[in-house]
This record gives sequence, structure tokens and C-alpha cells, in this order.
Amino acid sequence: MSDLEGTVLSREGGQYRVATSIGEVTAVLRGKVRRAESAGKVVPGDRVVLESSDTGTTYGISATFPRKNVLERRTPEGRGTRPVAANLDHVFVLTATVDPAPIPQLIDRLLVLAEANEIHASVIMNKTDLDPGTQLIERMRKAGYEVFPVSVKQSLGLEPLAEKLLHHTSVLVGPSGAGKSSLLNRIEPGLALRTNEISERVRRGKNTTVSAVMVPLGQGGFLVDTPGYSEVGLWGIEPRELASCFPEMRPLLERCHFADCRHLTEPGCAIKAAVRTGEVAADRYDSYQVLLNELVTAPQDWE
Ligand SMILES: Nc1nc2c(ncn2[C@@H]2O[C@H](COP(=O)(O)OP(=O)(O)OP(=O)(O)O)[C@@H](O)[C@H]2O)c(=O)[nH]1
Ligand SMILES: [Mg+2]
Ligand SMILES: [Zn+2]
Repeated sequence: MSDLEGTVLSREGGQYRVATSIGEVTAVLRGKVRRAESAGKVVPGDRVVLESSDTGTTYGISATFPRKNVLERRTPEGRGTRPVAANLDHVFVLTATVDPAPIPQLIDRLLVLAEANEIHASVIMNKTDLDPGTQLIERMRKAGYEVFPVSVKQSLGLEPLAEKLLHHTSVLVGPSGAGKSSLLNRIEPGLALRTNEISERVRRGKNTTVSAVMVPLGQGGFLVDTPGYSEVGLWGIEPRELASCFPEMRPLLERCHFADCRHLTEPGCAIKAAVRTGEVAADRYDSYQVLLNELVTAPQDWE
């Protein structure tokens, strides 16, 4: 049988589920891919070459194709990066309006991560049945992001979102308990991903989803569900490129007096001026400062 190509959907232990032209198959890493410390580095969205085995149903992943892009996060320990999903068209940062309480700085961080990888990013605000989330929606729209207010529970606001997912490969990221798996279950009935009540005591999610899973959508397209990352480190972003990862700051950058302006204390800074007039939201600028500080003080030898 000739080699087959496929797209990795998920991984469980050493076994990968791969979508191919002949349907979904199970595969394990083989040969060079396996030796190249690739275990854990082949992720949903990766395009792979499969070879059949003589023994039957399990295929071997014998090669991987270069990635168009990859969403990576830093491990909580601070060193090393972990790829989450590859070959993405769109990152959706999904947060709840309440329960768990949204953390604007985490949203900003996840958006910067997408921007830094040059992946289109938008925001989904879930649980509008509990709270309309007006202020946060306004904050994110003002920053230049498309925001989708939805209630997965009441099936409200899902149509414009489903349209955006059509024929694209998208990923859902955001805090545990915000409703990422619930959204996928709603969009793809019959999927039955595990979801869970958030812990009443600590009012935060419990990481019901434990690894990234890519789901083929019936309407066409793929959507990746991810575990709720509470800690997402940035890396590999040049400090001087950080401001360009904030869409509302981008058009101002040319106007700073100094070409290498860090937008901190430099005179003639167009961004600080925009913060003073309210054109750039003060708490978005706060996020910029926090992330910049992290980037300049972090060790440079993560990889
Ligand atoms: N009120 C309300 N509750 C919702 C809504 N969407 C999801 N939930 C509830 O929120 C809880 C968490 O949902 P999950 O889908 O498991 O959240 P998750 O983002 O996948 O969490 P992790 O897998 O831990 O990252 C569940 O109890 C859902 O029933 C909504 O629109 N409104
Ligand atoms: Mg989940
Ligand atoms: Zn400046």
C-alpha cells in the first residue's frame, strides 16, 4: 500500500488519531520522527506521512511536513516551550463573562501569543446568560478585536461564530471552566467531549480537558479544543516587537520620536500620549508593560 497523508487530530499516550482520505486511523511515531525527540511535539493540526504496518490497523507516522505556524506555550516551570496545535488559521480566546471571573491580562497574553505567531485572533465571551460582560466586550472591541458574545448554554450568538469557523482550522484557548468544550459540543452535537461544573469552592475550573483535541466540523473546517491554561508564558518575541502585537498600538508606532522607543519613559512617545487621551486603554497599556518586563527579564535560552 502506498503512503498515506493525514492531519493529526489528537494524541493519547503514544497513539495518535489521524484524519486521512480513507477516514480516521490510529498511528504511532516511527523511525526518524520518533528518534527526533518528537514525542509530544507532534500536535493536532500537524500534517504527517503515514506508512501502513504489516500487522494490521495501526499506522506509522514516518515523517512530518513543515508547519505553516504553531501555537506554543511556555511550560509553567518557565523553561522550554510546548507546541499546542499547528497550521492554524484563527485563534479564539474564549473567556466567560463571569464564573470564572475573566482576567483581562490573561486574555491579552493569549492574544499577544497569537499575534506574535501571526495567527488571526478574536475573542469569544461566553456565559452572557449570567452576565452581559458589556465592559470587557467594549474593552476588547476598542482594542481592535472582533468579539463574539455567546451563551453556549442558551445557544445564543453562535451563528456568526459558526460562520467564522467554516472551512478554517481554528483553536479555542482560554481559562479552565470558561466553556470551550461546551462550545464544541454545542457546535458538533454527538461529540460528547467531557465538560465539568467548575469547583464551587475555589470558583475556578478544574482542567476537565487534559490535552488538545482537534475536531473535524460537519460543516467543513477543524476546531481544536485545548485545556485551560492558567499560566501562559511568552517567549521568542523581541521586546521591541511587543507593541506591534497590540492592534491598537500598531498604527501609532511610526509616530514615536525615537525609532527604538520602548514606550515607557521616552519623550515624544505616541503610545503614552494615546494612553493619556484614552485612545489606548490604560489597562491594555498595563498589560503591555507587564509582558515587556517579562520578556526583558526572562532567560533567553528557553529552547
Ligand atoms: N451559565 C452558563 N454556563 C456555561 C455556559 N457554557 C458552559 N457553561 C458551563 O461551564 C462549565 C465549564 O464548561 P467546560 O466546557 O467544561 O469548560 P472548559 O473551558 O472546556 O474547561 P477546561 O476543559 O477545564 O479548560 C460547565 O459546567 C458548563 O456547563 C454558558 O453559556 N452559560
Ligand atoms: Mg474543556
Ligand atoms: Zn513610544
